[in-house]
Formats: sequence, structure tokens, C-alpha cells
Amino acid sequence: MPRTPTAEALAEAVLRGERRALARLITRVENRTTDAQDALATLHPHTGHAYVVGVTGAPGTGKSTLVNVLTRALRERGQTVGIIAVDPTSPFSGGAVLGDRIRMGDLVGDRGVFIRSMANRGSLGGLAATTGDVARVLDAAGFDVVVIETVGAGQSEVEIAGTAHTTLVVEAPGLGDDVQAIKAGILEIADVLVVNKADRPGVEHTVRALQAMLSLGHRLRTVGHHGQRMAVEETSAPPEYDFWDVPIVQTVAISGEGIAELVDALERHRAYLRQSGDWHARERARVTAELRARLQETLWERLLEERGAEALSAAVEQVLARELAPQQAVRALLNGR
Ligand SMILES: Nc1nc2c(ncn2[C@@H]2O[C@H](COP(=O)(O)OP(=O)(O)OP(=O)(O)O)[C@@H](O)[C@H]2O)c(=O)[nH]1
Ligand SMILES: [Mg+2]
Repeated sequence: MPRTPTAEALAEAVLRGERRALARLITRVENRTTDAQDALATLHPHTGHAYVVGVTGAPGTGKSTLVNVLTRALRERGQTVGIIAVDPTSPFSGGAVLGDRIRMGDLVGDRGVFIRSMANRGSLGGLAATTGDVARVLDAAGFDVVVIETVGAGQSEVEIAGTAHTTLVVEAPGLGDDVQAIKAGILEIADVLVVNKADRPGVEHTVRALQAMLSLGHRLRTVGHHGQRMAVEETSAPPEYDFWDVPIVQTVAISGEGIAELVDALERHRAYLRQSGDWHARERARVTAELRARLQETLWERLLEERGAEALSAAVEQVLARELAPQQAVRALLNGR
């Protein structure tokens, strides 16, 4: 391979299973180089096999430690695992890029595991898109499971959850706020709730609070699903696959306790997704959202390019001066007047 191979050549090498090419291609994808886009197109037909698991939660809940032991458990079951740790620096673990490497150190050297830390730079939308692209590269590289760790801090993990088939939301007792997830609306994206640090005091309290939240959410979902309140009282049991009851799994990541149960929960959710048709529904929703976001970005860029930034600021002035309504300004920009 030439010293500076094209992204296309790297993509071919990734498909042949070359690990160094994988790391190099991911760097280009992260930098969003033009030729990385072509490489992604080359890889696309080879994607769609990986099971993508999102792991999110408040800083310091033990996500990285959990991903480490989860990966080991998956390896014992013969699965290969690609890990993407997004923005792992938090005040809790203080520059955890290194920390994560050390903690995940025992996985280094295993060809069935690939770990990549990604800095949270640029816009959140850009981050979600890049994370999705990197996940796709790992998928094409043949990893059975792709794990994406994000720090629960708002919009980003909701967007990144859109990339995952299954989202784990990690809680821990005694973080000050009883159940931090509630505020961030993070519970809504949880397929499996993990109460980690189950060795710590207050774990029962956290579990009870989550149970209460879940039963509330369950009722709301049922109402939403049938479109009327009456339906809550409905007695006819739905077919088994029709409904996913979000399980709460207690773990102690530092000792590995509860990890077998967590792997079981993942496998049950994966089977549920397949049987219910949710797997395809989620992929369709994800692709729809992605095309929409990419179209918006492309059309916006094209408009700026064709009309120039001045035309846009001129339109802003006209709206401010009440010469044009915003609707008229948009029409004028689109029509090139
Ligand atoms: N007691 C106890 N400590 C744990 C457990 N799991 C993780 N920890 C510790 O909690 C601290 C934070 O763990 P991390 O795995 O870095 O947590 P994180 O959620 O990845 O942190 P950020 O990526 O910074 O948000 C570390 O000191 C871990 O050793 C657990 O089950 N019990
Ligand atoms: Mg971490």
C-alpha cells in the first residue's frame, strides 16, 4: 500500500480485515474528508450485519467499566466487538481518554476487539452523523457488535441513540440527583435500564424510582398507542412480541456481577426487535432521519454557495425593516431574487 493510500484503498483493505487500515480510515471519516465519503459509499453494501448497542448515562455512572466487562462477556460468547467512546472526557474521570484505555487495557491485543475514542468536536448534529459513519465502518469491517458510549448530557445521546438498535441507559445510586435521567428525558430512549454500582448504598431506592418512572411511561405509551384513554384498561393480552417491557438490570461493573443478566437482556431485546419488525422499523426511521438531515445540510450549503452569504444577510435586513415577511424572504432566496 502506498504511504498515503486513498480512502478508497483503505476501504478495500478494511474489507480484507486489515486493522491498521481501519484506524486510518476512521480518522478520515472523523475529519470528514471528501474521499472518505467515497470510501463510505464503497463500504455501504457491506453494512447491515452489526448489532449496534448504545450505552449512555450521566458522567461517572460506570459506562466505560461496564462496556469493558460487557465486551469480555461478548467475546466469551464468540462475538467480535467494535467500541466507539464519544467524548469520554468528563470531570468525573478527568481526561478519561487515557483512563478508558487503561481500563480497557486487557482488551488490547485481542483482534476481535477494536476501540476508538472520539472527541466531541463540532456541532452535535455533526457528531451524531460522524458517529453513525464510524459505526458503519466497523459494521463493514465485520464486527458482530458495535458499542457506542456517550456521556448523557442532553441532545447528543438522544441523537446517537437513533444510531443504535438497543440503547442501554446507565444509572448509579448516590449521584446526588435521585434519577438524573428523568430530567434529560433519557428514559424515553432506554431499551434496557442498568443500575450500575449496585454494591453502593441506595441502590434499592434508585431501582424503585426507575420502576415508578417506567410504569408511568408504560401507561402513557399504551394510551398513545391506542389513541384513547380507554385502552389502558384493555384486558386482552397483546401477542408476546408486541410489547417490550424495559428491564432494570443491576450490575457491579468492577466485579462483573450482573453482566450475564445484562447480556441476556440484550439478546432478548435483539430477538424482540427481529420478531416484532422493530429492527427494520428502526433502521427505516434512522435512514429517513439521516437523509433528511443530510439533505437539509446539502441544500443549505448549496443555497449559500449559489446566492452568497450577502444575499442571506440582505434578506435578514429586509425582514427586520418589515419590507418582507420571512415567508417572502425565503421565497425570494429560493427564486434567486
Ligand atoms: N463501586 C463501584 N464503582 C464502580 C462501578 N463501576 C464503575 N465504578 C467506578 O466508577 C468510576 C467511573 O467509572 P467509569 O467507567 O469511568 O464511568 P463512565 O460512566 O464511563 O464515566 P464518564 O465516561 O466520565 O462519564 C471509576 O472509578 C470506576 O472504577 C461499580 O459497579 N461499583
Ligand atoms: Mg466513560
